[in-house]
Amino acid sequence: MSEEKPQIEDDVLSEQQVELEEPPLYRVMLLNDDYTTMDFVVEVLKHVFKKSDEDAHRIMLNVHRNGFGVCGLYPRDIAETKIDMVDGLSREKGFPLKCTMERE
Ligand code: TYC
Repeated sequence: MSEEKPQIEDDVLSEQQVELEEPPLYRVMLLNDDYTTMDFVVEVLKHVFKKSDEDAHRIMLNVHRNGFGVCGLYPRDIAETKIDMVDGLSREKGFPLKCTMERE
């Protein structure tokens, strides 16, 4: 008998904690290469990552100059979907553009 009550309280507490926890975020990054056109990278940033024209150009140039650049922070499933979209579009156009993610 006395063992049951703490068990129930534990369950209720852990449910509350789950509700309050933010999902971990993942940093999605584009990598530079010598073959993908700048215009294509800008289009990817606008279409997949919903960046403005100005932000897309800024991020693309940042990647071009520094080797990589951050496209955004997303929950894991959204980050994976965006990477799949970039892979699909790049493959379609024959570009070697690569996109990676790392936990924040
Ligand atoms: N370096 C490429 C070029 O000079 C442009 C480029 C930018 C490629 C960003 C990939 O993620 C990238 N055409």
